[in-house]
Amino acid sequence: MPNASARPKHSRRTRRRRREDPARNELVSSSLESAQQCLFNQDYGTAFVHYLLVLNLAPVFKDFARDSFRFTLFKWAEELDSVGRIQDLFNCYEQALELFPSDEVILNSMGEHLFRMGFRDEAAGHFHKALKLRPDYPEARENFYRVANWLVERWHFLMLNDRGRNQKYQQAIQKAVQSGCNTVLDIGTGTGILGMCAKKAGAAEVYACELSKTMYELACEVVTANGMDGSIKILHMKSLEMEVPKDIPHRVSLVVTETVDAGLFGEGIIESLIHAWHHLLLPPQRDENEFREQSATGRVIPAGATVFGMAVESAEIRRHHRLCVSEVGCLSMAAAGELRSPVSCSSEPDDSMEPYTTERLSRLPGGYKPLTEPFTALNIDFNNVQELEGLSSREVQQMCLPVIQEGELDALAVWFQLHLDEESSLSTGPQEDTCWEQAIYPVHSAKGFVLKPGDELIVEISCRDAYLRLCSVAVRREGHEISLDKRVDSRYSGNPSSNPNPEAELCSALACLQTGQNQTKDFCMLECSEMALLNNQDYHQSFCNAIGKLISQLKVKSRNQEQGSGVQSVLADSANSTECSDLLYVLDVSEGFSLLSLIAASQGHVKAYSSVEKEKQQEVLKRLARSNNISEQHLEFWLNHIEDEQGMLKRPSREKLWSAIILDCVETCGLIRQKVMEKASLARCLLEEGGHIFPERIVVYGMLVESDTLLLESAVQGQEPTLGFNIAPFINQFTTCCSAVSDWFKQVCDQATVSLLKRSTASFLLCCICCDRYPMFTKLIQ
Ligand code: 44T
Repeated sequence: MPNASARPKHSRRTRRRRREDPARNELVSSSLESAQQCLFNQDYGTAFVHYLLVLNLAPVFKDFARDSFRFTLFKWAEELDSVGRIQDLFNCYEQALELFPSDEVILNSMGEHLFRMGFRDEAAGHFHKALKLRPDYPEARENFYRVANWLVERWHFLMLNDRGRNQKYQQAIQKAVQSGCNTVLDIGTGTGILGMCAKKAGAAEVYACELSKTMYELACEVVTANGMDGSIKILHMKSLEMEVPKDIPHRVSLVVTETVDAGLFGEGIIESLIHAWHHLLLPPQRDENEFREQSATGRVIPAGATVFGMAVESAEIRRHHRLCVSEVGCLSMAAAGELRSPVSCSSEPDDSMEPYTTERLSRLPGGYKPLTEPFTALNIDFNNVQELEGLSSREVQQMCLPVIQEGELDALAVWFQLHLDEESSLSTGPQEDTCWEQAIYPVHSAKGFVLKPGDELIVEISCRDAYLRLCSVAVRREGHEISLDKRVDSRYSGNPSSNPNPEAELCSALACLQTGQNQTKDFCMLECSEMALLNNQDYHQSFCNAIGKLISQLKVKSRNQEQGSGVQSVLADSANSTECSDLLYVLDVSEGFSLLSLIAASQGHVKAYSSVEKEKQQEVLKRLARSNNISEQHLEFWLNHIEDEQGMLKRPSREKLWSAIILDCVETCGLIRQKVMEKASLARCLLEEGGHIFPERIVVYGMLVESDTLLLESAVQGQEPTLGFNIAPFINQFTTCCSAVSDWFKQVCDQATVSLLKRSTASFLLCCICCDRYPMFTKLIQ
């Protein structure tokens, strides 16, 4: 509490004098008027400056002007953002927060900007502050959970919950320390667990580094809580930036690390170890028989790894990475050209591409079929710096793999065995019950190629940009070699089975000729979720039926009206008649790639507006329009016409209202896009009589489920300390899913339901989160 008597005695008088200062009052009121006028004229920058002046001179107006000030700030920030004036943008927010330091809406909005700019930690801080100020503020809550998810990735929980892995690492570290490795560096310490193992095993000096700020802070907390803060030095840096003696006083005898991802090299272990051997580690033991009593040697845990691969069929993988259907809704897709997911290592490396994705094969919906036996793709010794350095210049290795079962070649799955030392290893294989997923290298080029027993699959293995790359290049069948990579034409044997749909290929080649595009070199990239949606025939067919029905209803209606008013319809019945008066207008505001506008346009007498933004994707739509006999004039790209989001739902022309608006408000993962939902009421006003919004309504189902897997991903489980260390309470602050859902429950449901959940000792989770306060949900679980 501020001490009232400590205030300067004249403060009252000063305040009164201030208020009575006529010049100041004049300035305040004229500035306020200017602010309002500028706001009305959408001159947000000037309005913002006027508001700043008014509120600094006359804080009494804060309550009165708060909403307009916020609105001005957000609009001005949007403008600054769009022209890249980022520093100015943050300055404005800082000025705003000086005036309104505990305004949760401003804090949350600044957090959103910070997040978009990549300042995740700072963004998290803002969301957290906003949430503290108003715990029931849904936007800040949602933002915070999203960021928390970013800050501490869920695999940290999985790894800490994997007892087998923890114990093996602990034993290997203990053995190494006891055999003389006295100085230890833990690279990528995460929660600090491996460093603490080394200390507990008796290492004299332990250092640890961690590049993520959140994880570094967490490690410091954990190490302190375990009474080791004086004995483990934790550095917030990437190991590659570490130097002796600046960061650690001398080279160490042991590096421990688990900076490996499902594809082994994705966290940069090769680069880190090369650097460590050159700068941070004592020289290695050269020869097993060499006696080195005097000079200590260095080593690494894990000592090395063996990488395995296997070709698989999986419809689930397929539908996320390539087009599997020849018709979508009522459209033929023959002329679509090549559509692929951004997961590919057969093409030239590109920033927007990832060579692999990850899946737990054993849990794939629909399962998977192994098409080859597992094969050894690579062996690597982490204690041999020459081998590490030679990896990227290793020649491309070609392997010939006998096919053991008939099936579509969808992907190469990869896993590895991590040799901690000579005796102990960890496997990330699909058969193991571990926390690990497998790396999936989808096969794009072999569209629907069916492998048969007796075939041999030729795979090329290489190491580029420190990533392991696996590529299925050809199939050997009955003495012929069938190329799977369309660009390697010289190898193409002409075997018809390599081209399952020659007609479609021809169509698409023709369509490409028309657009002057070389389709074999050029492809259009779709996100995995967009690809999966495109492959969903039911979804498109239902839309096709629904829009067809609506259009015939509207046509009947307009015919009746015309007859009623005695006007003769003189319109040509062809789909090519362009600006005819009975043309129906359909707007698709789906995010990302969507064919719905084209499906609408294919009904005839429809002018459809698509929201597809990317140029290549627009080209695909135009190509499909042409090949499906849809006049180009009947497909427009909405976002090419409007500059700001405000105009988003504006009608196509003054006289005309929309016949249908497609609001794509459910994400493919099942979440509801709240912002799109909010547009629904606005959209409704812009519909012609009898017009429709698609989808018409959404029914949300919920179910309580028990799932150990979800629990293992969301928090460190159990009361027992992890390897004897106190870690769970610290990392569990970042538990997202469970607490988010149960908090949400507390808001939505009545007390009875909440207490039921609390009492249940079994794991509980909700598999479907929907928009706030959905009444049906409450009913369902009661
Ligand atoms: N996830 C595997 C990958 N780091 C594990 O910041 C397995 C994925 C996975 N710090 C499901 C299951 C699993 N210098 O905190 C991270 C990272 C840090 C470094 C300093 C460096 N050179 C690096 C490199 C990485 O190390 C920590 C661990 S990386 C482990 C990755 C459970 N999905």
